[in-house]
Amino acid sequence: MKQKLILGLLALFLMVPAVMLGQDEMGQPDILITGVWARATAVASMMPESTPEMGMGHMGMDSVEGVSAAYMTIENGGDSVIRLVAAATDAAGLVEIHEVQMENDVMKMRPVEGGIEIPAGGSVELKPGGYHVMLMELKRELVAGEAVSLTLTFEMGEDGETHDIVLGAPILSEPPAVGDLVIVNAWARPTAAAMDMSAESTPEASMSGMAMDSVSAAYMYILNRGAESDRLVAAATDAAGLVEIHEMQMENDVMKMRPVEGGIEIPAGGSVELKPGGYHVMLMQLPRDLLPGQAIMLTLVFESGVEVPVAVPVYDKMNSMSMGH
Ligand SMILES: [Cu+2]
Repeated sequence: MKQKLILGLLALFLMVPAVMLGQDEMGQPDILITGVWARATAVASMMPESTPEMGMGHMGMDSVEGVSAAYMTIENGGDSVIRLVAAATDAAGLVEIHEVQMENDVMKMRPVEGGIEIPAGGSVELKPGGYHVMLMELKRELVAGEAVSLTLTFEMGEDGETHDIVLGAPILSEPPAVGDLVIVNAWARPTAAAMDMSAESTPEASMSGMAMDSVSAAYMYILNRGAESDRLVAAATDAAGLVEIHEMQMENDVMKMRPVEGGIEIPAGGSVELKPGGYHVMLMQLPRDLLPGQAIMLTLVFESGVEVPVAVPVYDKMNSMSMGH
């Protein structure tokens, strides 16, 4: 009984953004960023010659401490050129878009003038020895197995309008394997305590404050680039004591959420969006608040047995979207 009441109130809390987001019902995002990772500093410092970036700090050759790099593939499915012009993360004091080039037989890296251009319908790979997002003045060790939140700023089209994309980067010592099941645009809602709900707190919010403090939800697109359909049947993370795959449904004019029976089918060649008001990965019994700027590692488990780790940035997507337009 109490459980039902709490789930009902949580459904209210999770529903609001569905209206505010006003996002497309169908269609994949135009910009797909896959294979994201940031290099672990602990491992990097043990293998200084493993990548050009690590061997050539701007601060000189004697130290690679406080430096890392992030890599990814950026696909531009839109019909106009985009440019990656800037990046930021809470984990680094200085972030630059770099390229590595040979100059008089010496590999050097430098900021990319005008940003990295990704043509309409094209893709660009950021990888060791080439383009990369340089993370300098690190504020903490980048520990393998954890994740960082990255904000990429793109210039779009002719007028150079900018658009931010927030993504999670898993911290690894080598590139991640990218399989048929690809996760993009993941995000997790900051916990209630981290959001400003004090001023205009609804009765529902204050009533259920205790419960909402320890719940969140993760959303994303899941693309299936394989020839076989699969099903998302479970998920796990160290950031929550209990994780369930949920859906929202109207029941006697009341929005309710409940575990999805049999999981969510991801059709071959298709995609499914988990979003506020619909499917979501419910994160319950959180041992810590989820704060904007953080990122968590989430493992998605599919019926086929495939497990896909995904780095999920924590941010208030509804708010950042309304500010951006
Ligand atoms: Cu839920």
